[in-house]
Amino acid sequence: MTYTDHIFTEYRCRLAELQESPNPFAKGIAWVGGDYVPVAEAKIPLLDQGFLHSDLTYDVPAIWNGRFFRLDDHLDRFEASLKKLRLKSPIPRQDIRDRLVEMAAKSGIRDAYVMMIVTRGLRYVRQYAPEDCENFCYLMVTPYLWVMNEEVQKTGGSAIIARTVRRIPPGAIDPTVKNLQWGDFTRGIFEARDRGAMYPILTDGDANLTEGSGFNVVLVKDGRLYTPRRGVLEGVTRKSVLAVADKLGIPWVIDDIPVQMAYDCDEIMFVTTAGGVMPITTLDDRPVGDGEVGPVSKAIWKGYWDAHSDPDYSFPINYY
Ligand code: PDG
Repeated sequence: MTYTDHIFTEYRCRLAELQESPNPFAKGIAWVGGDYVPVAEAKIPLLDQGFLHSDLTYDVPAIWNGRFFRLDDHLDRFEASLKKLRLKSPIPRQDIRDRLVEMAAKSGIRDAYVMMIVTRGLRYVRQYAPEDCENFCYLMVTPYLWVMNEEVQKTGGSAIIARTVRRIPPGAIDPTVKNLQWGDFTRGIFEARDRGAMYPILTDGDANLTEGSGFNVVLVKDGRLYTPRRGVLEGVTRKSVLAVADKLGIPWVIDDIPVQMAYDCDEIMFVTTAGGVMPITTLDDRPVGDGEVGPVSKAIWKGYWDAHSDPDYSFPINYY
């Protein structure tokens, strides 16, 4: 029995049931060009600037045990991102919301990774006038995705502080706009692999931490949480984690966090919608704290997953 069992045992039963399902959408459903299709058959047009110039924004909420988790927080961030990029969804917010719920119900997927994407739309690469494009919207609901698999969560993952690449500066690409310009992260992932680790943390180039390839970073030191202020996506999971910390009476700080603190801290968590709270027990080949998943990480992990059934944060989907 480990600290993760009370959540994972039931999840595995639901997953086994889903994998037996004859529903053509059980492996994922997409909404593209006005039609619903199995996600493996969904296609984007080659001339979409989302593909040619990565000119898009997206967001990812999750469904857990048949309940949408913090969907409105994700829609709020999505709308803010659209505005910053001068994009406009061809369907209004309420339609996106209703459609995602409908897609979940149609698919029967009870634990889902959900994606909404708005791209600049069609324009040949040499005639690029972003203001003239009619923007596109793509939606999908797929089985839940783990950035850190369940087995690794029990004992904690390994990470590096990337040396060969830094996080792209906020003055170049605004990281608060959820984007798919993953060049810096991809380089970081390769460096992590080369150094025998699972995940990279990128710095801001001035010896402060930013974030990693698809997650925010939270350190625990002397009973307090620390997470970087600048150069990061303002994660919904991080927000949930800080709310759990409030409940548990654990103080937290959002500020510039020097890289050195990652080496001196007691516990490290990576946090994302695609995997929740992921403990890191090895950093740059050295143990974090005593090298075990720590008590604060375990308490936050439990509080985070328990929040998924809290009506203040989630609502049920009516499956057919
Ligand atoms: N920072 C970055 C760069 C992210 O991409 C994500 C989410 C987060 C932080 C955490 O944000 P939130 O707590 O709101 O989910 N990234 C996941 C994983 C992407 C992947 O492919 O690994 C996502 O976009 O789904």
